[in-house]
Amino acid sequence: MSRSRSSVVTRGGRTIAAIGLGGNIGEPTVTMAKALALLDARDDIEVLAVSALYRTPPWGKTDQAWFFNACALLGTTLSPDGLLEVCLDVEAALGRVREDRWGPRTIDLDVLLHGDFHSDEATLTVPHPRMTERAFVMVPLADIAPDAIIGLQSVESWASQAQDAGIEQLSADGSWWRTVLAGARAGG
Ligand code: A4P
Ligand code: MG
Repeated sequence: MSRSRSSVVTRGGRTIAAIGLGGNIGEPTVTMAKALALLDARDDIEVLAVSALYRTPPWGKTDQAWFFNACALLGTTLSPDGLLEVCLDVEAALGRVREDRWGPRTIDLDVLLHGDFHSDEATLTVPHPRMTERAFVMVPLADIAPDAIIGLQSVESWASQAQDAGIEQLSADGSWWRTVLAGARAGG
């Protein structure tokens, strides 16, 4: 097991972290938008940028509905463990029940990057394991952090190598979640 100690990728005293959002049960885009709103409402987290919204074929366990996926950059004063705990709390608040690994879910929030922090502990592996092979992570992440380095390559480079067959971009930009939230509020 190993952990690096410091996070130097910061803005205004906050560490820049990247999260992945996904879901394929219920109304995933509403749930993802609500997750972003819950994170942004906290004093210790600011949503800095959100990718476009994507519809993606299921990876890993393929006999399930297609997913909706996006990524976001956060400015945070939380530690990596603190951010994971908040993500798990937000998943629970939005009704996630943990069943099959890689199976259907209302919402999945993964901590992809947290400054230059590295950890290979099972409870928190950062950068997130397998992210570089997954088009449903790298394609949205390339919208908002194309120059971030993971391993020896940029996110943009990983994204161009990922098997992205079937991935559909559903929004022109990252403003979709505010539109979805406004629609959900208007609809009660
Ligand atoms: N954990 C360790 N590191 C992290 C991290 N960096 N971020 C631990 C978040 N969690 C991390 O996660 C199990 C435990 O992993 C957590 O309690 C935490 O301590 P989980 O979310 O309950 O389990 P999971 O998501 O079912 O498993 P896993 O391995 O995290 O699955 P993935 O990798 O999240 O994949 N296909 C498409 N198209 N789109 C998707 O979004 N998602 C999955 C899930 C499969 N196929 C998909 C998609
Ligand atoms: Mg997960």
